[in-house]
Amino acid sequence: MEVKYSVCPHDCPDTCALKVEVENGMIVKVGGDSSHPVTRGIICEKVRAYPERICENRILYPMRRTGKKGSGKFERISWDGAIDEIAGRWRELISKYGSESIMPYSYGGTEGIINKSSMDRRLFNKIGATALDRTICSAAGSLGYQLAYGASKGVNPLDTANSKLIIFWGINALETNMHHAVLADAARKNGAKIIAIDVHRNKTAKWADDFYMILPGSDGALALGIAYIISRDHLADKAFLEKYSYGFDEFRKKAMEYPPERVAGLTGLSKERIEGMAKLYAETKPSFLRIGNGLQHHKNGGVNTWLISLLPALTGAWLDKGGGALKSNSGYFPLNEDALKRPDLIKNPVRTVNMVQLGKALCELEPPLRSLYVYNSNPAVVAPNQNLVIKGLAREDLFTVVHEQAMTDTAKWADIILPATVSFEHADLYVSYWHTSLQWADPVIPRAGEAKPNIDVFKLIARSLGYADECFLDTEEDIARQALDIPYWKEKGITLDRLKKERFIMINTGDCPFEWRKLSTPSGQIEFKSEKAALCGLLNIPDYKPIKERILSHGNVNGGSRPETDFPLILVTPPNHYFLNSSFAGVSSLKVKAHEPFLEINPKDAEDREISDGDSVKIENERGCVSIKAKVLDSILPGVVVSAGLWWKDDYINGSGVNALTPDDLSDIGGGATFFSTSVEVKKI
Ligand SMILES: Nc1nc2c(c(=O)[nH]1)N[C@H]1C(S)=C(S)[C@@H](COP(=O)(O)OP(=O)(O)OC[C@H]3O[C@@H](n4cnc5c(=O)[nH]c(N)nc54)[C@H](O)[C@@H]3O)O[C@H]1N2
Ligand SMILES: Nc1nc2c(c(=O)[nH]1)N[C@H]1C(S)=C(S)[C@@H](COP(=O)(O)OP(=O)(O)OC[C@H]3O[C@@H](n4cnc5c(=O)[nH]c(N)nc54)[C@H](O)[C@@H]3O)O[C@H]1N2
Ligand code: SF4
Ligand SMILES: [Mo]
Repeated sequence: MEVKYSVCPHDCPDTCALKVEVENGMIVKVGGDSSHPVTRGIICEKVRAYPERICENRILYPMRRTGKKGSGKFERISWDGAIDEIAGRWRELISKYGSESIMPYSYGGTEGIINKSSMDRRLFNKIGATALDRTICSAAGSLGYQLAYGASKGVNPLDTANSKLIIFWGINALETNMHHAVLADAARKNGAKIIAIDVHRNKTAKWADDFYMILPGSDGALALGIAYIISRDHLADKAFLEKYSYGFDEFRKKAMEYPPERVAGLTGLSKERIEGMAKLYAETKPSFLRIGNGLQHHKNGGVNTWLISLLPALTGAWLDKGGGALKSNSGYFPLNEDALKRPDLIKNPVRTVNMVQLGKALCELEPPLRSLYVYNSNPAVVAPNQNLVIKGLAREDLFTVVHEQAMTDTAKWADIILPATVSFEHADLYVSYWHTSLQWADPVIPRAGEAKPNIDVFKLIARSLGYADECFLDTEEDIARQALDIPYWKEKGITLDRLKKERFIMINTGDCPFEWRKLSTPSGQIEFKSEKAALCGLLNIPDYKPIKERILSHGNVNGGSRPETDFPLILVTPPNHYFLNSSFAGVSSLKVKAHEPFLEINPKDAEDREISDGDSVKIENERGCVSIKAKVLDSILPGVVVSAGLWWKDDYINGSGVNALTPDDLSDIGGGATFFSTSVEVKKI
């Protein structure tokens, strides 16, 4: 048995350093690297199931479709045959319809920089393919935070140790960012208090010391309400505001429109609870605000994130060690993007498709897309408006290539399937969007079957298309060196050679994430008022805008009667503890643990619909219908229903996943996804 080291490639903030036990070229155990200061030897149960994931459902050879589209019938072909066919079809499409008839589709299958966004971008830039705007995860919230601070930088999570108040806002950290929960638990032993703000009582809410259950999309109102109380009671840090912020006086006027009585009606919280939270937040130091992705998967997700992000500026929390906010720390990892992606290879301007609207792009775009190349993503499950996505994938005239590790719902719609390596079978460079270590991983086992890493496939296609640019010959190490070839890394003395020796290097983030007065906002200060926001389509002073005029079917906090709408409930479909988006949802042992998909419904809403615990129900709206078991629970407010995703389609009673219901509308800013602003009705079957 050999012990080797690797890095978790999944789209998860924790980016764990892994210890892998290998016997006869097979992984027998995956655990955490105890020498990594954040991983500390602990990993989630998903990744502990990797020995199973590597084998189960695995695609081992290139294949060509033999049956009807979507029939799942394929025959084995050679790599040469597959590459020739792809290049041949693309050459034909380019000459007949132009290069924009081809489009890539990818997201977070691997977070390794090399296999996520390097050779792929070079190839599609060189082709002149339709570009993809990769917005599905965090576009609205990232932009919202950046309106305030200019960059995606926040508190170093290790500083949680010093915090006395830790607020998990719209993040289910216990399940989606488990090492932050570990760090918070340690702080709690030192007297810190943990608060969760969410739309349902999830695991994080149960573990927290206090839980605020609010209505979906109402976070902006709550933030304004907190700002109102802090201003009214003179609890703001005036010196900090004067020195480091821009536009506060105008913002303050806006906040004064949100007294607790009004905010209670908007959020579903009582006046007293809002008062209590505001005072606790203003008076406890250091206070750490962990801002999640859940709250920004709404129509108003951008402005709500902007509003929440401003709270630590109000109290001056940024000046305390362990105080401030963290939305994403990707700003600590600038890379030489031009070298990685080679935008200079684009000869003529190309059109861009927002990945959230894949269904529309496949079914409605003019001139039409004629070939789709999918890698690092499973759009048949993860993209909203699923039925439209499937309609597009079912087009007989669409030439679809899917490069995958597993036989996913998307792979079934392919014309050509290519086998992909898992991260343990290839090398890559890893950054994190939460902690601050740069990592490198070499392969630890041989490749399964004929699997190839993404970059090798893009190089083969480039060669077959006759592209002679030298960048199509680069190896993983070449690309990693290019990525780090900027002054930022040189000044820190961080090179690939050093990284390969040390495996991970923690970046020193100093005492504070910002160089005050030199923020990359237009004013150089923290922006309570933003001219850039106005350019994005918002008002220049952030204000709350509800996702729906009335959410409550029974008006429990507002009074009033049921609204006149066919789809009165809001459906929230957060990720699953046992899966990573749709990855791992094909792993048998994890599926057994996750049991089955179900819908959480409040007793009042259930009673109105004569639904009892355990009944089969259908969730419906204008886009689709999902049949599922109901659990009647008081873990949500009336008017809200929750179903954790992202099971593969066949695991639902009617073969239709939760994204059959979600809208492909875009968020207020950033073109982000609005998965959780879904209006539905629920009926007993
Ligand atoms: N186990 C596991 N871990 C994961 C993932 C996974 O699939 N499984 N996915 C990874 C990825 S890609 C991401 S982006 C992150 C996502 O992880 P998080 O940042 O935790 O985001 P979500 O889990 O989408 O949503 C978090 C919580 O927000 C709540 N929520 C929904 N709407 C609102 C609202 O309007 N206001 C508030 N306050 N809360 C709301 C949801 O109920 C949910 O409990 O997790 C990563 N980690
Ligand atoms: N309803 C609802 N929908 C959601 C969400 C939600 O909370 N609710 N969350 C959204 C969010 S935040 C995100 S980030 C997206 C995530 O959406 P995706 O990025 O599509 O994530 P996964 O479902 O993990 O699918 C990744 C796929 O890439 C494959 N893969 C992994 N590594 C490699 C590789 O090296 N090469 C190749 N070729 N393939 C590889 C995996 O096998 C897997 O099938 O889903 C979104 N969809
Ligand atoms: S999925 Fe997240 S918690 Fe699990 S091993 Fe990977 S990085 Fe760590
Ligand atoms: Mo995500």
